[in-house]
Amino acid sequence: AVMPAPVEAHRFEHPSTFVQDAAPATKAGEKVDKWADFKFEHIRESTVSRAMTKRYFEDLDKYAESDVVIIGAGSCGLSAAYTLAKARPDLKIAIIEAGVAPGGGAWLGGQLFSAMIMRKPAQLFLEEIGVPYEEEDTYVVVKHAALFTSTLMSKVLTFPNVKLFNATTVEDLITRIDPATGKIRVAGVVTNWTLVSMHHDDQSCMDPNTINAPIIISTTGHDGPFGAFSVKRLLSMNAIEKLGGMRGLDMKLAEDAIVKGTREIVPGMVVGGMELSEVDGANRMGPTFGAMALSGVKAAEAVLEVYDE
Ligand code: AHZ
Repeated sequence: AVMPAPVEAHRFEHPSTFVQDAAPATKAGEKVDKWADFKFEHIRESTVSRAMTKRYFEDLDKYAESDVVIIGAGSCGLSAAYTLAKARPDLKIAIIEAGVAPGGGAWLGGQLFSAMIMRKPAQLFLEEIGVPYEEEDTYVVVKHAALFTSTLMSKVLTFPNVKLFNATTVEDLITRIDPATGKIRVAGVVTNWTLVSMHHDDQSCMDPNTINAPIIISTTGHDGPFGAFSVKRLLSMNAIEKLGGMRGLDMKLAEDAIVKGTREIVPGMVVGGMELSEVDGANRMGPTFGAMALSGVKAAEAVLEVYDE
């Protein structure tokens, strides 16, 4: 696939690149209005509509059978997507994000502060994606959490084998009974536009859409209005026995536990990030993000094991 060429900043300094006709001749010393003849190319409104809808519906068609679905585009889901998409450009990876804006809880470092803290050795992931950091003793600092999230997101979205369906909620899981074990395996996701999902109470029968995939990575975050979706659903259908419930904050315990615990919790579903704390009864870590990045890497590795076999 052809990667788009980066836009060179200096191109914007020369309006002649944009303006069709040369700027009018002027007397010496007179200021030239370089934008006087500026004009965009012609377009018809229907062309814009078709350019968007054609691609979206082609993507819905293409990703109806995905190789991997990632639920949630927070720091963990995006780290998983990056690792997978880079390792296996042949896999079709669909990311389903309920929010209009992907990124989850990683636009700020903590409270409303900008700096993002990652404990070592998570700086290796920052190096991998090219995010600069300030080095401290046992940890590193990215000057703004949004720099991490936007850089990671731009890399993920540039991979030709990734499609982000944002403003789209996973409302349910597709499951199958494994004939060998009699147990449930996850075989895909049931989706709806988030704005539709929010109105099941006052509009009837707005049936969803589906995506089949042999393996899912769920990273929907800790419990809340949207969070911990997949594991709560697995509990309600008796595919797991209980939820441990996220425990109080302990940075030291929490980060190791989340990374180490990242795994396939039922066949066909890997759980990572803070969603996992609800399964395992792990602590929260609060404003340190190394575990989210490395849990994403480990979740991707669990999927790679399946595909590299
Ligand atoms: O919108 C959610 C968010 O962007 C999305 N999501 C949740 N349920 C979904 C569903 N369908 C589609 N049913 C859904 N998308 O999942 C994303 C989760 O991102 P996050 O940043 O909340 O989770 P994370 O595990 O990647 O990172 C958590 C970081 C921490 S730690 C912590 C603490 O210790 O208090 N708090 C946060 C936010």
